[in-house]
Amino acid sequence: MRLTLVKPNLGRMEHSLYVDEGRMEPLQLGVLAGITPPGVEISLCDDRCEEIDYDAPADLVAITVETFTARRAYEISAEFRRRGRRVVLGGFHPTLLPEEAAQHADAIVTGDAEPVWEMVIADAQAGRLQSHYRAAPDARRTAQNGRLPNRELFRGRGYLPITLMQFGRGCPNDCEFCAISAYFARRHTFRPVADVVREIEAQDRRLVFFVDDNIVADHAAAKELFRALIPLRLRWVSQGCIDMVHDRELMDLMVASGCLGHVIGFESIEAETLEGMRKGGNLGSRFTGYEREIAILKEYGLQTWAAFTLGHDRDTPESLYRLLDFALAHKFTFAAFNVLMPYPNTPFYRRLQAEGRLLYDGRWWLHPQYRFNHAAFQPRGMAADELTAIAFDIRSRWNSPVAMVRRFLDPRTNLRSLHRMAIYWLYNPLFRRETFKKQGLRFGRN
Ligand code: B12
Repeated sequence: MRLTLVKPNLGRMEHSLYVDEGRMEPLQLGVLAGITPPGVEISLCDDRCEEIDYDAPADLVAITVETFTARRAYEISAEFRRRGRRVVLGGFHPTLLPEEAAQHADAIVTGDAEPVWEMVIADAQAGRLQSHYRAAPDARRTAQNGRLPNRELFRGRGYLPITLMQFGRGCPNDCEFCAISAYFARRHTFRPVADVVREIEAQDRRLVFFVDDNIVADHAAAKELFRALIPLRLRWVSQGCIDMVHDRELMDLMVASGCLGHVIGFESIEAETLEGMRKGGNLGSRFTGYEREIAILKEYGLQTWAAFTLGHDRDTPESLYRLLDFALAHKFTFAAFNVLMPYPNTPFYRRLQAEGRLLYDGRWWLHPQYRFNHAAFQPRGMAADELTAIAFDIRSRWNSPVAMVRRFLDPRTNLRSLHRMAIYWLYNPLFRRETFKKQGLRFGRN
């Protein structure tokens, strides 16, 4: 049997090549390949960097779909199906919106692949593919079923030189807008530490991105992982909730194990806004505008990627620019200023729908007029176009050459060592290019 795995691109850039230069390895497809039974011939097709050969022989085509790539994924699926190939869709978007995805495939998988993938393959081999495979959420199952991802598929494709790996999945927080909470129903699970160590040892790189949604969701489990990482002499980055800083033992182990920094969802600097989005973990016992937390992050020399969401009900143009000032003042190594997105099947989406505030017929991800980074709902404190324009202006200012040099000058983080300086100057120009290149990009290719 021949299986083709596909990673779709977001869409078409108006004035540049149809390639994503800063692309990372598609871990979910490596995991799928890793749990595929032996005897299946597997090929990878990454739409972000190569043309898809729709005529290549394939008995099953498996496409990973996020909300941002749904339109393109459906185009790809249609082309394959026109040639008689059978297509299975899985990932975040089909799980959040199974009825829609099912219209564009022979089969869909909702939830994680591990519990059902062998059945999908067996059914495809026997010519009796079912229309919907449901991976029942089960807190006891372990991601990857004890298997390693197939990283051979990634070789020679120009991915960034960083290994993506997962320890835990999901997050116990309940943020109103988050697709993770909707997908995992607030469950957090993690793999046996020995499996993670085995996976690290089975690959060559010493720089790892743990793609966990919140690597410190379970402090005891995280400490066990960090202890095991110390002898491996890695350098690693991940994502985590800011409340981590209050556990000193956790922080000590984290840094001793080679942590360089995290993506941290600051979201907002207004306590009422954080309460409104149910981001309790950020408020702590007494909210001081993150001053204490940031001081601790810097004390440990961590290079933080601060993530903010723009367009909450209490946000005004002035409050958004205060966010920019806050980020510049703290000289974060990286920052993302994302317009809040109503992801399907999240509480935020349902609330906007009930309030009649969704734009683009409520399906921005498929709408031909929708453009990447544009507001897809009517905010309370400004017009939708104004939010789009302010978010872009803030990103432009954050990424201006002068701001980049000023942000660099932090002795506790970016100037801490030559390696830290290299990280700063390697990735900031890349993110700057991405900011301008992807703004206004249209989804899909046709
Ligand atoms: C790493 C990561 C990135 C990396 C890129 C990774 C890459 N390879 O290119 C970076 C940082 C660049 C990134 C960027 C973005 N990302 Co991102 N990213 C992730 C993250 C943290 C991990 C992805 C991963 O590797 N997971 C590990 C794999 C093993 O898990 P998985 O993808 O869930 O796959 C499992 C199941 O879903 C299922 N499955 C998945 N695909 C398929 C396919 C088939 C056929 C089957 C059967 C099963 C199946 O089985 C898999 C094994 O269990 C996820 C969150 C998450 N928990 O996954 C967000 C996530 C996917 N990203 C998200 C978003 C929004 C973005 C951005 C749009 C952000 C932005 N505004 O710029 C960009 C756009 C990227 C782009 N396409 O250009 C959202 C998507 C939400 C949604 N509803 O679709 C997520 C879920 C995060 C979130 N908090 O909401 N991202």
